[in-house]
Amino acid sequence: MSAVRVISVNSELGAGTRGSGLGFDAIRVAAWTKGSRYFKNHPPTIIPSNNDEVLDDIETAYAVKIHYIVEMYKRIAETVVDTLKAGNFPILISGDHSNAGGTIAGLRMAYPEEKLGVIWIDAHADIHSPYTTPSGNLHGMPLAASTGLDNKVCQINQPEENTIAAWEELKNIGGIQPKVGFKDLIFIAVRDLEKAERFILKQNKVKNYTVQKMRETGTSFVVEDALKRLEHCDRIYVSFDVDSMDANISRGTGTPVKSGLYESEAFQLMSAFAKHPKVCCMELTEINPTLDNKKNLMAEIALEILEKVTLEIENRL
Ligand SMILES: [Mn+2]
Repeated sequence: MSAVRVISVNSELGAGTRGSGLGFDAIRVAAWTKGSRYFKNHPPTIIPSNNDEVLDDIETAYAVKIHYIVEMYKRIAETVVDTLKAGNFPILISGDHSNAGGTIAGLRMAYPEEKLGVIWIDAHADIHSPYTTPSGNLHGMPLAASTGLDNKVCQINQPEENTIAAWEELKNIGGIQPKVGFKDLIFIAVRDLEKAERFILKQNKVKNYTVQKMRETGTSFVVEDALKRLEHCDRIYVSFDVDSMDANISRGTGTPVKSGLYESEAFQLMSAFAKHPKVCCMELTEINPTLDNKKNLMAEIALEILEKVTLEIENRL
């Protein structure tokens, strides 16, 4: 590894609310305001999005815009592969969290023989499939796509044939399926789960460190314990959805949930993970400045996380 490469993916087609496609630019504005030279020193790679297709009328009610999101997954995966092959450390700033499925695809395509661990810091488990989703939004599905999960036991929807075909394609990007096993997956701060998701987590004994439990044990215990549970993995990807943080901090995200992480806890977790030699990719996502009730605060916090993790990563490269 030689350098951090920042990758901007402003696709927001997986979200139900508009505006997370502006997350990356909001972080850039935060950097200019603060006088930070971060983006001067880390000129971003920009992956083109299909956001103009937001008004397209292909009917896939249980996987909204999935045809365009399949394209996004391929673009993201390809860029992640190129970045890793060039010996760089990808940090993705993505619009909505569906994009993370493309990141995971790229990581598996780059290292097909290796086991990938995933640390998912989020208010939500994002493990719905078109068969179980209450909203139809793909940002609730990246981990189902990555674990190759339909969860038909909990089926509430009858997806159309074209939806199912696109969903199969999404799960199989890179020809590797599943990309992540349940033993390779760790959740932190998940607290807003639907029945179908609860079922999957329980059935597969997936670890979730609740915010409350973490405050009893401390963040460093959570970091050590999580990394220990992923000891069998060759590499680790950390995905940070800003809605993992408490809704009082800022409303600048599509689906805010109360009782989340404090900023300081988010900084501690992300910095500590960034230090670990197996961590090979990070993502920050769901920053939506159009919803922020505290000017540009969510993006300012995201910038601070970005700066902190970059420093830790560059210290060990
Ligand atoms: Mn998420």
